[in-house]
Amino acid sequence: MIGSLVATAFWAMLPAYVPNNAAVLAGGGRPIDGGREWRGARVLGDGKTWRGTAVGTLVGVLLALALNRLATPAGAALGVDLPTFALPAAFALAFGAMCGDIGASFLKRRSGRERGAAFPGLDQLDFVVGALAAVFVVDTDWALAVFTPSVLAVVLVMTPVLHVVTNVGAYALGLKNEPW
Ligand code: CTP
Ligand code: K
Ligand code: MG
Repeated sequence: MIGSLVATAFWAMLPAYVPNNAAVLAGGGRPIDGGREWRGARVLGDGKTWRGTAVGTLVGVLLALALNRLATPAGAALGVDLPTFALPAAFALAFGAMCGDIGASFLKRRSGRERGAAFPGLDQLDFVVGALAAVFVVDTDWALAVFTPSVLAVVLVMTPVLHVVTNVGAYALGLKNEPW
């Protein structure tokens, strides 16, 4: 029971988990805010770039399309009915995750935090809130069917754990400047 909830939650959120990590690898180039400031601080900061956002979104969508081909065999192996992703849902999960992260940077700059500063809680859940909000708007029926209250509960508990583990790992590998 809990195993199938975790499998479903992880599978359904993968197109939202991967974009942020892809952006870390792809980031650089022009910042989205173009260097502009608002009320004495950068609007978003140099950590939110056009390239990172575009590549992150693309990687999330491509991953969802790859998962669609694996859903049947992987589901059979696990004994779980794993969901597939229509293109709008895939895009909403990936781009919504990137937008949640961008929104968090906006809030960090407003609260005087420099680029790279930690904001515990927000850092671990910003992209989840963005991805879920977007997919519930874009593909409501699919989202209601996949993200039942118990799957949502697993997502909210599991995501911060995965976030901490992947970011500490990326920091240890020298891919990320901070371990959060
Ligand atoms: N990145 C990017 N574009 C995004 C998100 C991330 O280019 N939309 C890249 C940037 O190189 C960024 C790195 O991924 O520095 C790590 O992402 P994150 O930790 O979200 O950014 P920070 O640099 O920590 O900046 P902030 O304080 O605004 O979160
Ligand atoms: K972040
Ligand atoms: Mg950071």
